[in-house]
Amino acid sequence: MSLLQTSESDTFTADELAAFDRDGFVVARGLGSEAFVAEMLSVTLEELARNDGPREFEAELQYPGAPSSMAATGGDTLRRLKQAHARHPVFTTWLSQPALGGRLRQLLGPEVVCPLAHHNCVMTKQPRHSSDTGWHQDIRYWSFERPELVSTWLALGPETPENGGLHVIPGSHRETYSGTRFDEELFLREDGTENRELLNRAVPVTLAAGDVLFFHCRTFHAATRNHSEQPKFSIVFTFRPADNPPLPGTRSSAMPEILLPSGEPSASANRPTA
Ligand SMILES: O=C(O)CCC(=O)C(=O)O
Repeated sequence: MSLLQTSESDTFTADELAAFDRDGFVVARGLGSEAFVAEMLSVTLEELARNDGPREFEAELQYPGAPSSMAATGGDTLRRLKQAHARHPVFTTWLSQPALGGRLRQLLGPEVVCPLAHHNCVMTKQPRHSSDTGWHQDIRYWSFERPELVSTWLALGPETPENGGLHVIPGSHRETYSGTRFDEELFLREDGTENRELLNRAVPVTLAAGDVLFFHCRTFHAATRNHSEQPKFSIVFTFRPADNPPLPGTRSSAMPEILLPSGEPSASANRPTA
């Protein structure tokens, strides 16, 4: 079965583009078909069971709510399956979806590159021992010529405030922030009054399986721990325009990158069949 989807429209509407420009995020509903999401979930569960490859555990990050150590109860609670792209071809298929590439080209220009150094993961929030991620911009630890990247967050199941779904701050990608607004890990400070107005603007992002959140690398986002009894899984990649390369010698340039299919019919497909 080919999982590559074709859709009547592989692009955002003018209203959706305006929303992304204004808010720094937009949700495309149902981009992943039911069959495709089921395949990705099945691969994800196999990868979890395989218990191998690069992974990140809640106890390693020590965000609020995380187990205190790998030896503590729930210490083996997973947060991310890293290097998703290298784990299974289904992730290449996802990156090849016209519905994804078409939209990314609208946001980033004709040549879209996927750096494998960042995101490139299955993000999970497990019940009971997951943690709260504070307000942050993804670009804070990334090094590119310009802060111009867009990430895609594909939900493999429902995402709500109850199960640790994301919250975002509309318009936050357009503003500049003084250093006093951040703690030492570059999360927004939530004490004091300096960030109050900003934080009051936060909205939840509610997703169904197959929905994709597109968000700018400067858009503030946060999530709580998973208060439900079901694990939550999302597939997350980031993308840049071809003319916004990673800075040499940084973590951002330490992994290969993928040039997304152009979206143009190939030369052979155009050739007359005689
Ligand atoms: O699911 C979460 O806790 C948010 C994760 C996140 O925003 C990130 O890793 O950049």
